[in-house]
Amino acid sequence: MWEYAPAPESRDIANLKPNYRMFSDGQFVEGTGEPLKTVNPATEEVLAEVSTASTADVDKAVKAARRAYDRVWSKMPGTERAKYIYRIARLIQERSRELAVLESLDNGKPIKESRDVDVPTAAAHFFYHAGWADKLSYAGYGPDPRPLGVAGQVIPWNFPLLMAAWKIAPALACGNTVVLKPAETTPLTALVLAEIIQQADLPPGVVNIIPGAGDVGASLVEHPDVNKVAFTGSTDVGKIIQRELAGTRKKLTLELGGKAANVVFDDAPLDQAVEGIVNGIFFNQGHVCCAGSRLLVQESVADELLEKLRVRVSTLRVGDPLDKNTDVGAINSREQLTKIQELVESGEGEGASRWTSSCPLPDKGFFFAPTVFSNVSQAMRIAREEIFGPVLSVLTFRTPDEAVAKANNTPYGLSAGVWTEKGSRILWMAQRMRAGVVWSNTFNRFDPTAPFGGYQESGFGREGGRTGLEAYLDV
Ligand code: TXE
Repeated sequence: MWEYAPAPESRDIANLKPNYRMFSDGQFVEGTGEPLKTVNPATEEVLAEVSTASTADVDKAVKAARRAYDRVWSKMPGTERAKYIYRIARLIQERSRELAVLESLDNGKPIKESRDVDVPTAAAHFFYHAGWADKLSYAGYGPDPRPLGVAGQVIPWNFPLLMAAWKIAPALACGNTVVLKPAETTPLTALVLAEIIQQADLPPGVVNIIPGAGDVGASLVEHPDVNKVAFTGSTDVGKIIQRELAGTRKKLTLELGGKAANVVFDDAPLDQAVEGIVNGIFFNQGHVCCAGSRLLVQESVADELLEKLRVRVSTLRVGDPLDKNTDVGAINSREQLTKIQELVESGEGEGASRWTSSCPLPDKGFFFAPTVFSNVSQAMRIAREEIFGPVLSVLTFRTPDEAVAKANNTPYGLSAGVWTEKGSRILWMAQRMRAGVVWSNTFNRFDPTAPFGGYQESGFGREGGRTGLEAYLDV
């Protein structure tokens, strides 16, 4: 039975407070911006009030980061920096239950995902990068690669803690200091990460976390004393930032949207492929930049695969993010739900065949049932635009060349998948598909040792792995 309010024990585990302050210069302080209310998307209840940064607060945080950079962090030996970063990783592990529950409350994602993916992968990013802090001379960027200075980082709402880890861990390992702005709908776990950073005794100003809306992000990236900007979010905002920064000497990396093709050949193990397709598009409600949102299936197995897929998708449970059995949680905001509904209507209007799972949906909260469109043509909006929701568009192909042409018929280029028993075909496809990541016989696998990032409208620069260090070093 669905409950409108989360069980009280869950709130206790999440250690939820009524008010959250911003973290600047080693202290939790009241921001002088208009406070924001963060909402539980599964219940539409206000979870907490969060203070936000004004332009003056952004300036204070950047100055604190600059002082910490000049006086302490850039001068500290890598072996010492590593100790702090390891401490952050271990504290994330210690507080993992609290972080997982809070992430599901604030974002709407199923607890099994925040518990098994978001939180452990965030810890893994700190562990991995702690290992680099004293080995940068061996990273292949010359004997003495230097940090850039103050990093201004802006992150989205789909993986709030994990994106903070992706941004902060490499910056610190390379000797930079950080001012990070979380997304307005999901600021809470980043502020718990700030508590962890305080608990880990990082010198004041090394990491600053300042909530706020897009205007705060804009003042941060435009601040003249910021040396490096890292942004993950929409392609539109990525372009605005790129224009703003033109003519400055700030180093920029952008991780933007995607419209990944998940290509299934007729020799693929179909049951395994179905699991990969489901994970590719319904993981995190499809709020994933690398989601496998276009299924390209070889015509000879299309009917069989679609039937298997519908049967499997019918078993997905949509509902309370805190229920361990939930497969698909809540859509993060009403705005995002409206965007999904609008694109789904466009698919119907343009003549694609819609199939939506008949699973029961809670009557409160932002929910959308898993949906699969067949008879999709490449010109339709649902085949071209990022929906960022639990909606799959299915197209077919006959030959490998046609598969490549259709996979690459997108302005994006973040990720792709290929399902086949033939190793030679995997390599042939991977060499031809224009995507930063190509998974084979799996999908949505993330590992801190592997660089992640896109081409074209999906942005530039890589995060993770040795290559990811380059974004935070003068090499
Ligand atoms: O993104 P925004 P939104 C895509 C996805 C989604 C759409 C809109 O398709 O439906 O974008 O999402 C901050 N200067 N992705 O509106 O606005 C903002 O406060 C600096 C894909 O949430 O780009 C937030 O912290 N910062 C994506 C962050 O940018 C600005 C993840 C992202 O918000 C700013 C999210 C400005 N001018 C959405 N304006 C991915 N790559 O995974 C806003 N922000």
